[in-house]
Amino acid sequence: MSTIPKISAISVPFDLGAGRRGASKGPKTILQAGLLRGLQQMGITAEHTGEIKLPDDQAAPLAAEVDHANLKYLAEVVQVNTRLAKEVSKVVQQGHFPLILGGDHSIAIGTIAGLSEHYDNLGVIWIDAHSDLNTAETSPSGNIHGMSLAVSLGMGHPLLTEIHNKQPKLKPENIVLIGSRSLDEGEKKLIRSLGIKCFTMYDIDRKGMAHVMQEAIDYISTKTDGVHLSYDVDSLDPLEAPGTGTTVKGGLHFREAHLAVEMLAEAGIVTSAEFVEVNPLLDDNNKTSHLAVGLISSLLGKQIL
Ligand code: 6HN
Ligand code: MN
Ligand code: MN
Ligand code: MN
Repeated sequence: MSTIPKISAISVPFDLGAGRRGASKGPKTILQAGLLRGLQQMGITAEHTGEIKLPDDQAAPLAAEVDHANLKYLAEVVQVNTRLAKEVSKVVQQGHFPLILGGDHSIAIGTIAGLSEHYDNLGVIWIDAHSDLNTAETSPSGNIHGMSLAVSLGMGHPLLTEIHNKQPKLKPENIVLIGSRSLDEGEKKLIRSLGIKCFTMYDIDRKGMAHVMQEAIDYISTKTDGVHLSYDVDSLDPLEAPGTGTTVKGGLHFREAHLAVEMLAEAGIVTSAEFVEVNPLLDDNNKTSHLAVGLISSLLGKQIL
């Protein structure tokens, strides 16, 4: 990134959008792995604005295990994302760079909602083993973290799509998926029918990450007025990132993952980012939290030499 504004890191210790618990502990372990210190050593000004979470008396889910028509913990997801959207919007208003630490990927709903208030043509680079393009109708699990990108496109329950007003938040032509390798049938149909740009693991193996990233950057940078990076750590191979809830083998290697964010830093196009699905309960010695710190540092300009 050419000129890095002040970074405002927002923790979202929330995991009810996922099928297993533990991603709520992600923000704390990412911070404990030395995120802010590392950024400061790079000469970046960074602050932690605090945590976005459910009120303490609701930490035990209100609607425990209640399934609202295949939308698990709908009320809680709506509540957290409504708060997150406001906070993200405030950070943008202040001219800072929003860096959201998840939490499961359902929090992209709030992040993108808050951002969309400030961008007419928000671009989103979605690095993930999954596309998170399910709706209640197509989801095999009812877990809302598998629906967040669809919600941002205006598809899904109105309580989700109407968070922070403006609807839809994103246009399909402003999205790039990278690292996809586990897509449900409904998601594949949607990607095809909406013409969403999708670089699967096949494309990455075939063309190489450098080529794929250059195509992605060229594709998105001309038509957007801001680019949000939504980085799900399950995009990496489970050998690199064991601490995450929905691992899929055949993922990004360590250097491929870093090269992607290094090229984004060089292109200077990213205006906000979130790192999600770090689950310390499933991790091996906080390997995945340290990985996230390394990826964030590279995205914000850390160079090898
Ligand atoms: N994530 N496609 C599966 C589902 O349940 O909808 C998995 C979703 C994973 C979501 O990793 O953010
Ligand atoms: Mn995801
Ligand atoms: Mn995923
Ligand atoms: Mn490979």
